[in-house]
Amino acid sequence: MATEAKTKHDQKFLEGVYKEMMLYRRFEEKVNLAYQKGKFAGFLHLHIGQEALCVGVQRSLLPNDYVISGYRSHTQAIAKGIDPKAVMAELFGKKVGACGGKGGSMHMFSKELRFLGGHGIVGGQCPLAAGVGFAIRYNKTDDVIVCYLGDAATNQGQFFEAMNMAATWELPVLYIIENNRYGMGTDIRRTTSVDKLAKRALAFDMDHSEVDGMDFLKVHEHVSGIVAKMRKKQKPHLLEAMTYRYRGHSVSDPQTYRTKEEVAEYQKRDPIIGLGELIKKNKFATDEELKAWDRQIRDDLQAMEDYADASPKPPIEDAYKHVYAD
Ligand SMILES: Cc1ncc(C[n+]2csc(CCOP(=O)(O)OP(=O)(O)O)c2C)c(N)n1
Ligand SMILES: [Mg+2]
Repeated sequence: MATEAKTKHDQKFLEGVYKEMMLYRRFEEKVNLAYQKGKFAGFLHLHIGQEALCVGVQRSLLPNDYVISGYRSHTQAIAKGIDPKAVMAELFGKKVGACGGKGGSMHMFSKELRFLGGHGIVGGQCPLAAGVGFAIRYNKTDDVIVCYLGDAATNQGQFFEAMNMAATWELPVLYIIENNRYGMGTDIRRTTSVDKLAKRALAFDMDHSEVDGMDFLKVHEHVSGIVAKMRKKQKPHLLEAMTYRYRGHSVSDPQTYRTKEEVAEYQKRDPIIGLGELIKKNKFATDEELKAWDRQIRDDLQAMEDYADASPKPPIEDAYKHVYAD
């Protein structure tokens, strides 16, 4: 993150953002370790490195707005208001989990909090977001829906169909491409004819832009502007956020498609370290205080893991419940 010397933001705001991003980083590290210890199985896609985007976007929204995403979405679910304890317990397959322990890593969901998943089909969330956009328009509210998708998801047919509908019907959908440069292990430049993915909006005469997804302040300012416009006049927007994932695609990825040097280069622009520097430069906190916040977060996460560990699995009678919506 590019650090400015002076900031217009106050101490409380930046402290909150820093702690939130640090919570997401430590959360993902914690569940990664738990997975390696065999505490739960299945897929696990970590969001480490992409925290600034999640926090910057969420802080540009109102509680009534909707968020829908792919499978790399533990932290986006927490940002939308799902208790991190419930997300942890869901990963552990426990009844107190966000989806009763039946969804696991890829399927966090909360109807009440308007976090609509957690989807494993690459790009599958795009037409669902258009559907929610249609409902918003039909019900004449000024809510918006944010639909996160990966760079590789922009090569999926559903993405184009959804973009066409959203543009034609002027639906308030903000499609955000988290361009972390790779699909599972394929560099996006090998599979894509355009240099900028946001340009794909041109085919639909749709508003589009790009933002540095490694910088919380830039994301927050840019997305707040887009959302304010969408509330005034309903229409979709395609935003390409340049970001990077530090870990493999999922936990079983040998990462032969990139070098350690490349990862290290991105880590030099780490959004959390960058914000910490800004906080220190503005004398909002000292190095010791930042470390103390981190220690508190680690303690809180340990308590969450203990809670998830100690909680029961769903009983066998629950097996046929929620197969179809109630
Ligand atoms: C329709 C479909 N095709 C293929 C897959 C297998 N798959 C899972 S993740 C993935 C890569 C997606 O990469 P990207 O959209 O860039 O998201 P990222 O993992 O980088 O967040 C693929 C091909 C799938 N889940 N669904
Ligand atoms: Mg990607």
